[in-house]
Amino acid sequence: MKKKDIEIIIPCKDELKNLKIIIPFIKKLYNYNILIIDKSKDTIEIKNFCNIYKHVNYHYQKSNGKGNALREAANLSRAKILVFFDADCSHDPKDIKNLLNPMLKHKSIDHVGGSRMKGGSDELFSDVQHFLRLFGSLFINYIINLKFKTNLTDSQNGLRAIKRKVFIYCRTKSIHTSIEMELVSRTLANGFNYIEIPTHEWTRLYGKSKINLLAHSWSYIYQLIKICFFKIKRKKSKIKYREETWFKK
Ligand SMILES: Nc1nc2c(ncn2[C@@H]2O[C@H](COP(=O)(O)OP(=O)(O)OP(=O)(O)O)[C@@H](O)[C@H]2O)c(=O)[nH]1
Ligand SMILES: [Mg+2]
Repeated sequence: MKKKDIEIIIPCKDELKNLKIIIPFIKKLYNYNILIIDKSKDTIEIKNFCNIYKHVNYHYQKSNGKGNALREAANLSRAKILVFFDADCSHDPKDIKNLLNPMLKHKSIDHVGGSRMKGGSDELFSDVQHFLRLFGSLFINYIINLKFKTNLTDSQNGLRAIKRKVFIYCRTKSIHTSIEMELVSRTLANGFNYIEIPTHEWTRLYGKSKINLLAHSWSYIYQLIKICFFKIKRKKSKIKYREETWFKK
């Protein structure tokens, strides 16, 4: 696969200080294209910062919400694989290669999600809001696992890699951050192959979370009810992936 076949999509809402750390770091490790899909107040500063770098493209989001941002970015991109990477310094750029490796080795894998339950999280326990969200998140995982007969541990993480065609086929509708659980569920419902790998989540470095428990929890509940009624299609291809264990790497 050529370098241009992979694109790192970074949704960004008021994250200039964080981007100043993330972009140089990612550029040092990879030469994939990066697409910043931005909905910030300080757009000019962010655009000027992106322009310093080769292959870092800036796009101002026309719509609202993270879900819409990811869909706009996927429609703009011409890459075969999209890596979604939050702009708040909570993901480790080194995990990008861990997400991509299974997809590059096994053509049948369509979507790889990072799991904070397997890789650990400093953020999930950082305050009361996050602690409450952890319980909500565990409940959502439980329902998704019942529905699709899976053993998933995380359906909310923003860090994931997915074939662009699969992302578009899934026709997600979430406006905001319920996009992740919807994308995981639609991947499974449409018979695509989904796996999880451990990834660590750090606490955001600068700025504030864009999730407000009171304002956004209804959208998670609504999405979960919709997921319960998803029709499950037959698997499109058999998965041949075996997770690494302590005795077999
Ligand atoms: N383009 C765009 N990006 C957004 C929007 N809302 C959030 N984001 C970005 O999406 C990423 C995830 O948002 P966060 O606020 O960190 O949400 P989260 O990671 O689910 O929640 P925390 O655990 O509290 O950090 C960040 O990079 C945000 O800047 C939006 O409306 N448009
Ligand atoms: Mg975050």
